[in-house]
Amino acid sequence: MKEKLEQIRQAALERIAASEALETLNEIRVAYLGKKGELTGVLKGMRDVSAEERPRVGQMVNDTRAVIEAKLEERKMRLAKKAREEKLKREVIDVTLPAKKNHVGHKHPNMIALEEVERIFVGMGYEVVEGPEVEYDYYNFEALNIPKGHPARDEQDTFYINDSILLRSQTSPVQVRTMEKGKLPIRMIAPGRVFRSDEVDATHSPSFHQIEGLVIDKNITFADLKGTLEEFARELFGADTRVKFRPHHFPFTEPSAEVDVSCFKCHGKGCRFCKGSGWIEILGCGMVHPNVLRMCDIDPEEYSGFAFGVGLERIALLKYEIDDMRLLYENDIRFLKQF
Ligand code: 2U9
Repeated sequence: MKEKLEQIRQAALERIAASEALETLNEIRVAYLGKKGELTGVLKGMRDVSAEERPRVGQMVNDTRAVIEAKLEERKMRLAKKAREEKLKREVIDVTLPAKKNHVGHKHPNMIALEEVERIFVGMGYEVVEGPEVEYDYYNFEALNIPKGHPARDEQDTFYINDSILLRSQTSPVQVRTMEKGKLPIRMIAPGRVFRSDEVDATHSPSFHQIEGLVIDKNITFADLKGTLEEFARELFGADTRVKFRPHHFPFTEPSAEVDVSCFKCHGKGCRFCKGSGWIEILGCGMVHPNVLRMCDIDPEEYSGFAFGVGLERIALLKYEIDDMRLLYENDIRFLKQF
């Protein structure tokens, strides 16, 4: 019996020492110590051992079991340690490797230009007001002295939703809504997206942005309009900028004008940028038409005002010397981060 136990012990310890995986250790445990295992088999054979020898043999079986269990545990710890070390070796991080570049976003040139324009007018005491992009025909046309059948309605090729609702073709409805509230005087700019059924090309898009301005007070004259826009042009394009007012026509202003600024590239000599003329057209403006004031319940005998409108994309293209408007709508970060 003693020899048999010695054999079992020897064989078990050899298999434990040779094992390379936790599963193998489990198999060994089952093979020797399990219900049908070899050592259990020896215990079952105790029936044939004499009564006086039984305690001694029993002790030997228990000792063998204890040795095998201890060795199993020891091997298990060693294998776990080895596995952990290999895992750490596999996962080692080379902190000297160059880091991956984190691409961050960038402000859109439209936004940079808008913030600049807002800064200039807020500095002159203007409020920034926003309004809905889906508008009533009334606010977009009627209240601006553009009745049904007026040629300006065809010119603008508006996106209609139904007979009386449309996508605004200008931000002027925001000023009409502000005037309707009846709180005077008014000094405001209305920036926002507008829509016109235009084909896409280097200078047109069916959706672009405008900034319109409106001042209503007693004794506002064309001189106020000229001084304000001259100051605006100088802040935006440089202190030596000159402005030129050319007579024009808009239904909502009378008199009306278009404003050119001296070319900030060649300072008026004429270059590729200003197409040789020395001047660049930047905005439209005029004194608010008495019909528009009356429709908003403002007495044109008591109050007068001026208004202007400028395309935000046009300012961004000019200021950052971008030659194709389509670049502003692609949102390619390689393009955007240049400004
Ligand atoms: C009210 C009364 C008058 C807004 C004005 C312009 C002249 C103008 C264009 C510039 C380029 C639009 O983006 S653009 O195509 N705008 O020339 N806009 S006066 O006049 C108003 C607005 C509101 C109540």
